[in-house]
Amino acid sequence: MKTQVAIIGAGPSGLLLGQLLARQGIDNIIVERVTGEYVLGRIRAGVLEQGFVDLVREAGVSERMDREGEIHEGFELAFNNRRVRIDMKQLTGGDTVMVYGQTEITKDLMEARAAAGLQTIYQADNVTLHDVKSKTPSVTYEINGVKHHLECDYIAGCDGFHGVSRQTIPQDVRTEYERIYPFGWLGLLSDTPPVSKELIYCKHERGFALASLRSASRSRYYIQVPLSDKVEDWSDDDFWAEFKKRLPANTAKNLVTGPSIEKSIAPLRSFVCEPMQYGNLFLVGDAAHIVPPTGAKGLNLAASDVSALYKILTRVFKENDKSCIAQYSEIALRRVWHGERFSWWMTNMLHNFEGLSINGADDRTFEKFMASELDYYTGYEAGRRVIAQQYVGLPYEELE
Ligand code: RFL
Ligand code: PHB
Repeated sequence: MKTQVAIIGAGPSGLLLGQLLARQGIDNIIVERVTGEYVLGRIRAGVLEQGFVDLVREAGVSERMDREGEIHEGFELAFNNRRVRIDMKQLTGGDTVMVYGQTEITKDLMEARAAAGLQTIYQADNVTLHDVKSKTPSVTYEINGVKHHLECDYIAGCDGFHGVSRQTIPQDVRTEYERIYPFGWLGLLSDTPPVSKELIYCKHERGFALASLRSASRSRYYIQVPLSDKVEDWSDDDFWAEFKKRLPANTAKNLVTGPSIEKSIAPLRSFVCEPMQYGNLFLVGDAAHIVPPTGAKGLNLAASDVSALYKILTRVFKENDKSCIAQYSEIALRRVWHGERFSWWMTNMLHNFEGLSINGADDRTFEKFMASELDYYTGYEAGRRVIAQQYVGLPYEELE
């Protein structure tokens, strides 16, 4: 088999890239390790930046998102029983975000891909990348024990943090930057009306909590938990009781509880692999970088990578200009580091680090620094503007 671009992974990065390339007449095949149902079972992001929304529109897959997605003009930060609203729209001169689940985007992209007759190979075992530095890279994989060979011009590694693409880049060529946080997020999804129309990020002495949502009838809530906790340790009732304690009192009284549809624990990590390109292999999204979810940046950084690579590959195939390939890593990484810094900063400011030493400061001193940081950034309009500008997302860079 032969294609122009082999895409590894049918998560949002791979599917969005595939759709955009196909709209430009660039042939691509996606190779995915698990089933489509399994991909759709992962409950993850919910907040989309304008740049992401625009890219989904450009891919021609925005019909349901534009109908069902909710535009959010602000969100809240709660601490010491105070609530401060970050009025994104006013502070940025008109920018907003959209609340529409990653699962829904993924589903829309999968359906559009099937309708366009584009090929996705699911349940591919032992996916291996070959000769990525040569002009004739290829991918091999097994289906039911039978080996297949896919020849291509370029490979997009969209296979997430645990994928094979990053590992294909020799260790002496890549530099990895990592910080692992000493806690995780326990998330619960339920068909209950959200406790607030807008997201509330809560700093509390018992630990961080986030009230998010998917729609007017579906809530997504999170609490900070010790890394040693297992999801089996938390009954729904335990979750609701703890979550309620961490909400501001006037919000907690409106909380509607119900059975969970999904419950899982995610570890928190900052991670970047440099460079993001090696020969004719490009890393995209979680394959190259991870952020803690506190800034809602993971999927959005994946989208800016997709945008940069899409523009580059379009120029390569349509204008036969290969010189722009070398720009990918630099363009993508500049925006990635902004998102990494913002997510790290929000995580530090809003979580409870009691009993944990961090950045060389003992936990009490660190807590004081962060409390002051939060007080300053919420107490002054200049501070709120800094938060708003990065939450809605920095602009995408154009190619030279
Ligand atoms: P994905 O989604 O991990 O998809 C990678 C795909 O590659 C497949 N794969 C392989 N395929 C072939 N061969 C192999 N060897 C393979 N190994 C893996 C996998 O099966 C999978 O289908 O990466 P992608 O596409 O780059 O997308 C990234 C996003 O999923 C991620 O950044 C976000 O979910 C992060 N995130 C959030 N991002 C936001 O922008 N806003 C949010 O509000 C937000 N909330 C979150 C989040 C992530 C969370 N968790 C659980 C980590 C909330 C949570 C709780
Ligand atoms: C979510 O709704 O899943 C969500 C929202 C905002 C975040 C993280 C997760 O910062």
